[in-house]
Amino acid sequence: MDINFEERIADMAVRQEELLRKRNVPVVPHNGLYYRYKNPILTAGHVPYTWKYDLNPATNPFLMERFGINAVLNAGAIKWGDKFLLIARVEGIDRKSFFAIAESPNGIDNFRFWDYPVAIPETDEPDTNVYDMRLVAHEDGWVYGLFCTERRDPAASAGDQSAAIAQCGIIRSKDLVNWQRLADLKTPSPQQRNVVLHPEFVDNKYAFYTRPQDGFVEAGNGGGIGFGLSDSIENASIREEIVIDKKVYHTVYEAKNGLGPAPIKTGKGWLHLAHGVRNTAAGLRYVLYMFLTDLNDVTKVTHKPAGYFLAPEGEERIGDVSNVVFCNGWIVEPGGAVYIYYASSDTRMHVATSSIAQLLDYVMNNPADGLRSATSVQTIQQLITSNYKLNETAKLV
Ligand code: M1P
Repeated sequence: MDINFEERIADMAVRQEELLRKRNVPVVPHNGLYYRYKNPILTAGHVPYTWKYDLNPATNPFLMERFGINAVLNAGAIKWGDKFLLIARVEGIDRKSFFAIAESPNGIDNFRFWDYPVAIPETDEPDTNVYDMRLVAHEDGWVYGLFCTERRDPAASAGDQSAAIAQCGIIRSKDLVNWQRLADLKTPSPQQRNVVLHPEFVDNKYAFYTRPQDGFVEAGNGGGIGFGLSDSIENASIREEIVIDKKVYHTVYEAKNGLGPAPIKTGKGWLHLAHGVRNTAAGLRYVLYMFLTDLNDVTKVTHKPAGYFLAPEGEERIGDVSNVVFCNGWIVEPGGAVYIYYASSDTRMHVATSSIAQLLDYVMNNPADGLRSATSVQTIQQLITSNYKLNETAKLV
């Protein structure tokens, strides 16, 4: 037995506690729209050491890590009582992801995983990999978790061990401890990721945002943020999928896009946060963007500022899949504060804070994409001219 066995356990406990208790602080100056925070809020280091180590000297004399964790990313979010809860995608070194809930008293630091990861029930067709859960408190009284379930493509040849089919799995709960698995969502599309349940009924039906896609990675002729209705949630099935926010040439969402968390209802419309993807010589670049839809017609985009809302910055740019930010969880407080939970480079989780007032000002008043260089110059010219006028008026006073 290693003579330092007990000391090493004590040391692990102390280091982990230090990490978990680390105070987070906003980064200044900010852009008037949101605050970023200095520290990531969840990392592989936040996963309890009891999940990784067998602490029994008889069965693990070297105190060797028995189960490695690679990353913590793409978390769904919900306010539960007075706690901020994230249902994170935890990825083991075996490349399999699973879900685990972490809670914080303030939403910006002190996130702590519950004792056990979430063991979700399966359907008759076992999932190979599950990830990216969106949590939604639906008006029917259940909390739903919609996630991607991935299985090997049964049509793939023996030599092709990477072809996969992605579909939307659905679980629901009333206490976030006991989960019921429902049938996977059926849609006309061969592949689905980034499916989100709208929190209210639409025409007395369950409403889903989808992301129709031809291939596992490429959107192909599919793509765009889709929308469809289903009579049932127990056997959810969308017959008609319409695209409400499509891919557009020479934008930050020209290769593909997908909705993030469920939209937030505001007095001016439904606020949406989504990710947009474009290709570069260095590979795909994922950024976040926003838009607003009509309160009475949730398929109608009423406002959409140009470009990205948040893009990877500094250390966020580097990780397992670099140059990526991805968001599938946010929490709005009764006073209007908004906590945006995003992952960077498929490796770690961060928080940004804003407010409904700021986000609405942004989506409604920031200029839309003119889709050409010349229109960008016109927008800047207008800003400069009105700033000069303001300066002259100020001089006169
Ligand atoms: O690697 C970036 C993201 O890629 C996928 O997103 P999308 O389906 O939009 O391409 C997902 O695998 C996501 O988990 C991942 O963060």
